[in-house]
Amino acid sequence: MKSILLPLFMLPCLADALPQIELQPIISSGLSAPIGLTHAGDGSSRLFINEQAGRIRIYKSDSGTLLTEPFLDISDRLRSGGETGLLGVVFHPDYANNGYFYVNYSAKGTTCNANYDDTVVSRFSVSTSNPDIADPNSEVCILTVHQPYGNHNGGQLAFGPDGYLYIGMGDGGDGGDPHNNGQDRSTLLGSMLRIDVDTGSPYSIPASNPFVGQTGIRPEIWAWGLRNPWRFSFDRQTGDLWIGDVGQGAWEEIDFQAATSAGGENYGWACREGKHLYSNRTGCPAPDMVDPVIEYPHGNECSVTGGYRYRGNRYPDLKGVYFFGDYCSGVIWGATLSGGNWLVETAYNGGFGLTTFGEDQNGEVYVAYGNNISRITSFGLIFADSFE
Ligand SMILES: [Ca+2]
Ligand SMILES: [Ca+2]
Repeated sequence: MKSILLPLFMLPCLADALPQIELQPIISSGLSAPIGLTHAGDGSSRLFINEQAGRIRIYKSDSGTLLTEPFLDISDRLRSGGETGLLGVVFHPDYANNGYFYVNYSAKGTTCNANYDDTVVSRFSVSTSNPDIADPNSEVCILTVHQPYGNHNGGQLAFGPDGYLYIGMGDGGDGGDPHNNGQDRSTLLGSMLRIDVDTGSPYSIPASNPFVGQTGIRPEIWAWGLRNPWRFSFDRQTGDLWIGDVGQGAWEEIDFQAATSAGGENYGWACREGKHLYSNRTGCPAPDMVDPVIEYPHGNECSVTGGYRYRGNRYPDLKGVYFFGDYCSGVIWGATLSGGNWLVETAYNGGFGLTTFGEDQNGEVYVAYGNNISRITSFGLIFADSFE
């Protein structure tokens, strides 16, 4: 590994160094291109894994069983491949009572007034007869965003501690943001969106969104200047927002937004890539751009995968560590706060194709490499699944 802004490596004393981790294999067969993992927040032990081609699969942690029949299969209405597919799944905070969950997919052009390649965010419902089966005919269209190119679709969905739905949108694609979508707030591309799916039809704009009432700016925008936020998460303890934003050709970055933020941050793309000047185009440099808290250069690495701050109970020595990784090198890093800076250390030298991290209901963190799902554990402390 090349050295990349890993200050702890340079310190003579590693007393506070990141604890060693080990990956415990959880699912080693039966999945096809898993690119997301979440839970329903309903007290069950189930993990919900979205496969790129359009299926949501259920893994029952208590019995160690991957169900053969998908929870949902919408491969009929989406396109898949490259950076397209079923990109995100999230369950409503009150899923146990209302049975709602939300998906983000690349349209084939047959649903939700979408054209081919467009981003569709829609709601589905669990079936009334079987908690492990959703109703494929229950789709309610929430938001359709035109996509000029097949890449940079973002795709993550998450409910914030405020109960609003956050949607990570990439800059639309191609390379170098040719339409300047990252710095153009009249488009939803290149932004983090925040909408209220509990009021309005199909949604409403939270009154506290930062650009409400401003001419020429879409009120859904919570933060902007993003290139391709491939996985973001809320710290379940603090409510802070962590965004992995994929770089162009030189720098990968992690953006941080404190829970106390009122929104409106400009994360810089395509004026800046990481902390570095990318473009002198009109409007650059924009005032008050927010630099990432972590960046690393390309080399063996090429594409960041944002992760989670560990808040589980199984591994007390991992508490508070922010885990993230790189798709190309497969390396997992852990970031810890020290003296006001996020210090990054290599936690695991993995294989190729680190597509996503995920979190279960208890705050345990998982990672997908290729078709395999593993749990992040403290070194030498692997528990059986029946631990739950
Ligand atoms: Ca796109
Ligand atoms: Ca940036």
